[in-house]
Amino acid sequence: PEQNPGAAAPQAGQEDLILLKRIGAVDPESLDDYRAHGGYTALRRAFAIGPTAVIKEITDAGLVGRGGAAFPTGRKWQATAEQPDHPHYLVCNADESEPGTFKDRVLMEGDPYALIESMTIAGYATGAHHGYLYLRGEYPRALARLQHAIDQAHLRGLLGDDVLGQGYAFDIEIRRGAGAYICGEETALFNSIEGYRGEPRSKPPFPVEKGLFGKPTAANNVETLVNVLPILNLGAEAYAAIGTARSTGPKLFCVSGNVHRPGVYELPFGATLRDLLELAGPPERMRAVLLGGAAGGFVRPDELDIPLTFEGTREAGTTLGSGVVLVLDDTVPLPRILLRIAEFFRDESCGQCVPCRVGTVRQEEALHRIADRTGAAAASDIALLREVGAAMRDASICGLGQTAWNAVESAVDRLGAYE
Ligand code: L3W
Ligand code: SF4
Repeated sequence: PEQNPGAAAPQAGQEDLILLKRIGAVDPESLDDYRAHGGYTALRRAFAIGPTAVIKEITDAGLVGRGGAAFPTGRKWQATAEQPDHPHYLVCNADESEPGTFKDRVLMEGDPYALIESMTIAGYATGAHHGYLYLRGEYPRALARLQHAIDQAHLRGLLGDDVLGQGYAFDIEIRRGAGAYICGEETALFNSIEGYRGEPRSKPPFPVEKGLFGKPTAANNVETLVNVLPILNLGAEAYAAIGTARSTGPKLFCVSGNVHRPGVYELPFGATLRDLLELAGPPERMRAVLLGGAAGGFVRPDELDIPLTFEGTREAGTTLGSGVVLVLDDTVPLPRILLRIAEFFRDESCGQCVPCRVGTVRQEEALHRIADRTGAAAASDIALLREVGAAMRDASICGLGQTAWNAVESAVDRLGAYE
């Protein structure tokens, strides 16, 4: 049977949580229950203050993208809203495919109306009348619940030609991915919706100027969008008081691997990795924690006090990425894990540009040689990995190639993986 990772999270539904508070507490198939749990108050406030003030609230709240790159959401919305070219589009990136990431699934399955409400607010603020929800193909339960929520919202005047009787028209169309990781890259995602191969486009121009169908587009991750609700409900100032000065608000973390209670956890930015692992039940003998997923980096057991913020993880030589916290104990064969990551990138490279197409193959070959020697690396293998990694980082078109060597580099330099 299909497992719901959120079901394992001991916190879901707790009143003091912000993003997870309705998970497990609300009936995901009932619009009335969503309303009874505070639903649609944020959209009403958005209509009351108008699009310009909504964007100001998002900017003042300090909201930044939760897909991994932490770009300021208010700036993205402002830049989209002010484009003279029309129509504008809103795209929700729900292609959640980063290995170890499952937070958006929990939000969409457990609280689908929250995403529909957030997308409506984002569309209103950016001047879009049509939203696309690009959903990971392997999420059938999320698909069923979101489609049901969209249909109900239409029936009740919360989507359609005249949302809440305010004269604003907005609808949402779901498009399903077909299993390609690269289609989570925003411009490959646009190509996929348009019916082309899922290959990233060169940026600039950025989507805010030329995005879906060549039109101004605001593309946001699911978790980014649902943060809009507490910002409007609490007000920007109260929201910005959560977390740290540079990473504001609550954050979802996807904890997996050798922990006693894997699942999705919500903590304010600035909590430490140790705080998080205490909730999840750390292993007896920890070897390392991979932060940020396949494109991220390792943290050692003596570094668990690093603050979980975008700036704190960067200073520690890794990244928060989309919130992956993969815990490894000392029984895990690190060279096999690294080889698995390399296989993943080789498999998922779209093949459009040479550094990534060839580099991911050469990287995997070198890691195979090392794994075949039960983990001992020749100096020439490491030198080759460094050279290939630098070429991928410097010359690849998109983030996949640019980060395909991050985890291996981190394992070599910080964990002494092959010594
Ligand atoms: C207007 C400018 N917009 C940048 C926009 C850009 C995009 C966003 C971030 O993601 C992350 C990486 C991994 N005017 C702009 C502008 N933008 N400059 O800001 O852009 P960018 O290019 O920095 O990053 P990105 O390619 O969108 C890279 C993470 O993605 N990753 C995988 C993530 C997977 C998930 C998941 O499965 N849910 O999130 C892999 O690398 O952490 O930081 O919107 O248009 N001047
Ligand atoms: Fe495709 Fe890789 Fe180039 Fe990205 S870096 S465009 S995934 S070949």
